[in-house]
Amino acid sequence: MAHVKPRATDVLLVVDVQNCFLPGGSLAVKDGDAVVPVINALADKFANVVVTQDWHTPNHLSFASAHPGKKPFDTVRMPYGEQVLWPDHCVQGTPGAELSAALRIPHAHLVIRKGYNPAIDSYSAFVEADGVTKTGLAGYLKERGIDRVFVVGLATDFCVAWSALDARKAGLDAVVVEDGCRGIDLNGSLAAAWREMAAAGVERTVSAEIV
Ligand code: VGL
Ligand code: ZN
Repeated sequence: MAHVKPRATDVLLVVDVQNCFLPGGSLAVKDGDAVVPVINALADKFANVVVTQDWHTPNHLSFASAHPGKKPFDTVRMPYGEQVLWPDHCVQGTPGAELSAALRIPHAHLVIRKGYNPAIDSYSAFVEADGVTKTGLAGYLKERGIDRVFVVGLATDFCVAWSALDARKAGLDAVVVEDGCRGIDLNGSLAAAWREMAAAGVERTVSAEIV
């Protein structure tokens, strides 16, 4: 994507830049803190910014600790499909669930919390992992006349990718800003996510292209 100037009908979606995903956190994404200055600079260029917060109940079923005999990064079969089991992270109201104190986006309009249903994960900012339960974000964007979503945050291969893919399913254009994201990369998940996003028509750019 060549130089692009954000329009009034674009939104910057800042995904899960929370303490648990940053260095020292319980599910730290390698180099995760590198996204913060990129996102702060980018956010100044967008009139519309929406932030997401992974927001799990204690003993959430996506936690390995909720499945005796399982350890983090094992998988289990849930009614909605295969689920990776994670270390406990982003528990509602805890310091780990707070947004990074280094984020500077005072003009963000909306914080979408997700993953609060105790038995259903939600990587996507739009639809929970059951594929049907909606967060309301698509309706909000539609009511506000927004038709293109620029996605940044953590992690590229989970919440960023699922959000970008669901943006496409909701009929929105989607662009992932590569240097504003970092991935977890479990068994090739990062390359797979980029492949799936390309196949779904998600564009890929870097922050230097956004003016
Ligand atoms: C995420 C794993 C579990 C993410 C959230 O933000 O990408 N990954 N919960
Ligand atoms: Zn989570």
